[in-house]
Amino acid sequence: MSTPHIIVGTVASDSHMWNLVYLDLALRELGCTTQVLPVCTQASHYLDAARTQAPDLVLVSTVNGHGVSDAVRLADNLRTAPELAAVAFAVGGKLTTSGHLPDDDLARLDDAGYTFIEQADETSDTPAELRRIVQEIARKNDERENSHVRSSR
Ligand code: B12
Repeated sequence: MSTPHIIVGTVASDSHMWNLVYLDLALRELGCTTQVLPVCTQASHYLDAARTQAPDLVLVSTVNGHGVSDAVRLADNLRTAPELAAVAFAVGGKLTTSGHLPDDDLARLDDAGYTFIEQADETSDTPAELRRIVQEIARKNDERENSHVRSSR
């Protein structure tokens, strides 16, 4: 199975750092390669990284409670970039201040282009959620590679 390369960052308003450290370690334990962007991540940080690294996944983590609006704005800025047009996006963390993610916020994130949306709460199993995301990305990569092999025969 191929090992995904993942760009990990947060949103412009968020200065929390340990969530990014945690995700970096957990994803590397799952066999991924990672690039962690600075806190208060700007869209330009993601674009600069994507231009040089061809990621399989952009993972946005935010815990300050303003994640929904910030992540939607971020995706709006990134989705038009050719380097990221075919790349999957994930968002997770403490996305709201209420502790849960209302359906309309879930729909906004889905519409913005996030394939994986994980609201953290006391019942969350972050390692299991990350494993599921990584397996899904690796499966898609393998499918794409196999179809290239078939079509080049
Ligand atoms: C340390 C801390 C700070 C430090 C940050 C220092 C630093 N450089 O990192 C300081 C003091 C600067 C800070 C500031 C603020 N903070 Co603060 N902070 C915390 C605190 C105590 C711990 C965060 C932490 O490090 N956790 C350890 C990491 C490993 O865990 P985590 O962040 O929860 O991430 C886990 C999950 O969320 C999940 N996860 C995260 N992302 C993703 C993504 C995916 C895809 C998946 C699957 C999972 C996942 O994985 C991790 C492991 O399970 C939390 C309270 C708490 N106990 O969580 C508040 C907390 C996050 N802060 C909060 C707030 C409100 C603020 C401030 C707005 C306060 C203020 N009024 O100024 C500012 C915001 C600053 C900003 N611009 O972002 C709130 C957020 C409210 C919310 N979301 O409902 C919290 C929850 C406190 C609270 N209960 O109110 N904070």
